[in-house]
Amino acid sequence: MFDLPASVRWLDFQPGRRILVISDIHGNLEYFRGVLELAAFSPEDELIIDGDFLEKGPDCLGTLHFIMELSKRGNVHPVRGNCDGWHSVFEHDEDGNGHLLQYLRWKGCGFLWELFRNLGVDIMNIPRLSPYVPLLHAYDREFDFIRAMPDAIDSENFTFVHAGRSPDKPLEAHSQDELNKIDRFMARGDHFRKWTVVGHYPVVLYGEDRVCANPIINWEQKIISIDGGCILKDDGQLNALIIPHKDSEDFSFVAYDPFPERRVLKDQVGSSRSYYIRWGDSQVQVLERGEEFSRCRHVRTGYEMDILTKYLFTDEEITGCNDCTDYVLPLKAGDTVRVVETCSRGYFVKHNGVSGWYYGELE
Ligand SMILES: [Mn+2]
Repeated sequence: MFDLPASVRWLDFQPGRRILVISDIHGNLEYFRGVLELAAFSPEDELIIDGDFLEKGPDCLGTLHFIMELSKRGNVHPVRGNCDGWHSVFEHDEDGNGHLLQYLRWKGCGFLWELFRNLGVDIMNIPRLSPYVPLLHAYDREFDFIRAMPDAIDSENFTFVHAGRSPDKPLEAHSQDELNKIDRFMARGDHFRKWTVVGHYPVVLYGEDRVCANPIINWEQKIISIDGGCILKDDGQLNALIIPHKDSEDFSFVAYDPFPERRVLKDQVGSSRSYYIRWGDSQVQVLERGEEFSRCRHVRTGYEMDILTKYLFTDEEITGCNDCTDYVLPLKAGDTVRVVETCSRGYFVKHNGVSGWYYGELE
C-alpha cells in the first residue's frame, strides 16, 4: 500500500438525531446485522462505519454490498480503515514484488480473495497476479464505492477516524497512514478539544490483568476507542457506540457476539491475581502438555497458567497462543453470562463484556 494525503469529509448532523458508531466489522456480516438490531438502527439514525469493514472475516463482499445498500439513504457514512483501500490494486502495480499474491495465499480469505474466487481465478495456482487484475473491473461499482470513502469524518463535536490522529495539525494535513494505522492511539496521551472516536486497536489490548471488550471512553483525553475485537479474538464482540445526538455526551453502547446466554447458579468469588496473555506478547513455554489444558509459563513475565491446548499455535515447547486469561470472574447466582468455551473444568464466559472463568453450574 502507498501512503497518500488523507481525504476528510465534513458532516453537519441534524439536531436530535442519534449517531451510532461501529468499527472493525471485518467481513462479519452476522455481527454487523446483530449489533444494528440490538441498537434498533433505523433511517432516523446516523451511522458512522469507522473503518475496517473488510478483511479477516468470512463475507467481505456481502458486508460491502450491505453497506452500499444502507448508504443509499444518505444517513450511513463509511470511513476508510487500513484494511479497506483495495482500489489501489488498479492504481499501483502491487504485483511487482509478488507481495500481494503472497498475502492472498497466506490469508486464504478477504476482499480480493473473495473476488478472485468468484471470478474463477485459482489464487494458489497462478504465477503472477497482474494479468488477472483487469478481471476485477467486473466489480467497478464496489471499487468506486471504496475509492470514494473519506479517511476521516469531521463534525462540530466529534471526529471519526479509523486509528488516530495528531493533536498538532489539521486533519487534512495527515497522510492516510497517519489516520489509519496508529496502534495504541489512546496510550500516546494526546488530548483533544473535541471527541475523537476510533477503532483499529482492539480495546482489550489496553487491559492489564483483565480482558474487557467494551468501548473505552476517556474523558480526560476526549478519546473513545470502540474496537471490540470482533472475530480477531475468540471472545470478541462488535460494539456500537451510541451518541444520543450531536450535542450530547451521554454515551452508551450495545455489543453483539454470537455466544449463548446462560444463567449462573452459584456465587463465585473473583480471583485477586490474574494475567492476560495477549497478541504481540503471547510467547509461552509449555511446561506440561495436556489434551484439554496445558500448563504454560508466559515467557516475558514468567507468569504461569493453564491454557486451552487448542489455543497454542504449535506443538513446540516455546510457542505462541491465542489471547487468554486465568481471571476468575466475581459472579452472583442469577447473573447472566455468555459462554465462549465449555470445558471439563467449567466455562470460559463473558460477563458485561469482561472475560473470565466460571467453575460452577449453569442453568
Ligand atoms: Mn485497522
